Amino acid sequence: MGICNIVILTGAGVSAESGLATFRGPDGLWEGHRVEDVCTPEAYLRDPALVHQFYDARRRKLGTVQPNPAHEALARLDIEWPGELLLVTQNVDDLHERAGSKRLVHMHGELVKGWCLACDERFEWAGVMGQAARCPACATEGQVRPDIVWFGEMPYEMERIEEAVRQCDLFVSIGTSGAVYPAAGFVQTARDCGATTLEVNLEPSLGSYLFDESRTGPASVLVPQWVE
Ligand code: BV8
Repeated sequence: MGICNIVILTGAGVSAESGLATFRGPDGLWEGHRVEDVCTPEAYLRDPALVHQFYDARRRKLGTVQPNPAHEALARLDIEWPGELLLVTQNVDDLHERAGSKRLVHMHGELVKGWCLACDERFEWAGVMGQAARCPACATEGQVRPDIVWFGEMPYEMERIEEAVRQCDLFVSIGTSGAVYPAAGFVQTARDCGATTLEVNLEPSLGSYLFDESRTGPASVLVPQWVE
């Protein structure tokens, strides 16, 4: 049986060459911030202005960058691949969509989405949010948070993702350090279910030993080569 079902997991490394900072590199996004000060529900309750500042800066940056050849190759694969294909991204940027990927899940949420804690509505939010932001649905002020999955919060669409990982014949991990769970555990599940596993990363990740094959180099070069 040929390889017909593919799951692809991407992390910050796939967007690095578009100009978006990764998390754990020397110029990492966390630079100047401790993760627990900007990326947890407690941080938001303790200092919502700081958390909004962190995400507003990233949302502004997003408006100035473009998808790179890695995003574009993955979008071509999505359009052309006749079998099952699911692109699971840990990234909260919209570069996969802008490149044309359709069969896509943002397991850690999206920078361009807001979530109102007063009425539970989720909505598109492109510009600066800020702490006093007013919900477009219920008009409540100061109860809008980024629609982002923080540490200690349940990632989105986990059942759909785990089903796809169990069913896939090929699991490909691109541009992630393998530092964050549950995403870092998907490769083990794929292996347990008999999939072939490939890692594409600038350097071997924490979980490299779990992959049948590991290719090191920039995603904008290696991903188009793999897709072709
Ligand atoms: C949950 C929000 C439970 C969005 C993020 C102890 C052990 C195990 C687990 C835990 C533990 N203690 C706590 C946990 C759980 C915790 C966790 O995993 N902690 C870690 C730190 C140990 N996980 C959670 O809390 C998750 N939730 O477990 O919920 C639960 C259960 C039931 C009910 C309720 C709850 C939630 C995790 C999500 C957290 N949110 N971000 C944002 O702000 O952006 S995580 C953050 O890290 C980003 O989302 C990012 O995507 C993610 C992973 O980072 P990477 O994408 O891998 O980026 P990184 O910089 O690390 O690496 C980049 C890689 O690219 C590098 O390897 C580099 O070499 C490479 N690269 C660079 N340039 C290139 C390149 N590759 C190719 N080409 C290039 N040019």
